[in-house]
Amino acid sequence: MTDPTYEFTRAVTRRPAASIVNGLRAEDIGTPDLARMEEAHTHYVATLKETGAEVIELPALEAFPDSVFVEDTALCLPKGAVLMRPGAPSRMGEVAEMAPTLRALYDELRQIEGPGHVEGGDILVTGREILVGRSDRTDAEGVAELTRIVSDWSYSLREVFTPPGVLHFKTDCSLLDGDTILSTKRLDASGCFEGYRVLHTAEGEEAAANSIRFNQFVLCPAGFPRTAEMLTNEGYKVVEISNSECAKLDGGMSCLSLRF
Ligand code: CIR
Repeated sequence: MTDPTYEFTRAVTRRPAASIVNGLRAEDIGTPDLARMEEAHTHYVATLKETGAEVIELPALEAFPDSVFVEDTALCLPKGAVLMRPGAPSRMGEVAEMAPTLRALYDELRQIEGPGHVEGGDILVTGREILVGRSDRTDAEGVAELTRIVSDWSYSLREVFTPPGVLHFKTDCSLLDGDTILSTKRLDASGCFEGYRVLHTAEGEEAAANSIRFNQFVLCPAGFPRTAEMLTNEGYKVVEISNSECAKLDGGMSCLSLRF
């Protein structure tokens, strides 16, 4: 039996563009360096490939500075994929750029038509349900439209809370297996993971919460040693990937790929 929440045969990524220096950010903590971002991206892609998965590497898109963060453009489920409708106006056009790739791979491809918005970073698919956090990028109409689409495929969707000041729901959590979640304490305190096994990021290492389980590996942003050690002690095979440049744009491990 495979577990579709973390056993994947494919991923889609997109090379960072030179325009990444103009990427969106909540706070200016420095300009991202393209060469360093490319180096980390290469390590990320190589790690996904090391698991035996096929990685579809799309070319950089200069017109869309945030387009390296492909996760926000779609939700990929075993029964179908849904193209998102980003809440950030500068990111809307990224969806049409992703559509042909998913159309070639999925028989069932649906789309959030609007007027609402949803970004993939606000969606966590667990073994039981789809959790969606409302945020500045994902609104009630978007969640309602996504609910209608995934219920056609018999998935249940539950709306949850995103802590204030946090970009996306998954900025603060990730899935380790169908039933186990890595979360910041502040997000878990909201009660949204009741009934799940929850592991907390170490105090002061909240940025480690945006990790990904991809087949045998957990890809974690580098620089959070206590969280990495905790995960290793729990039996996970941790691969630390530099996230210094993506972090300047509020990005982490999950945003860099679509996984299915
Ligand atoms: C943005 O603000 O949209 C980008 N700078 C970062 C997107 C990160 N995406 C994600 O966490 N899923």
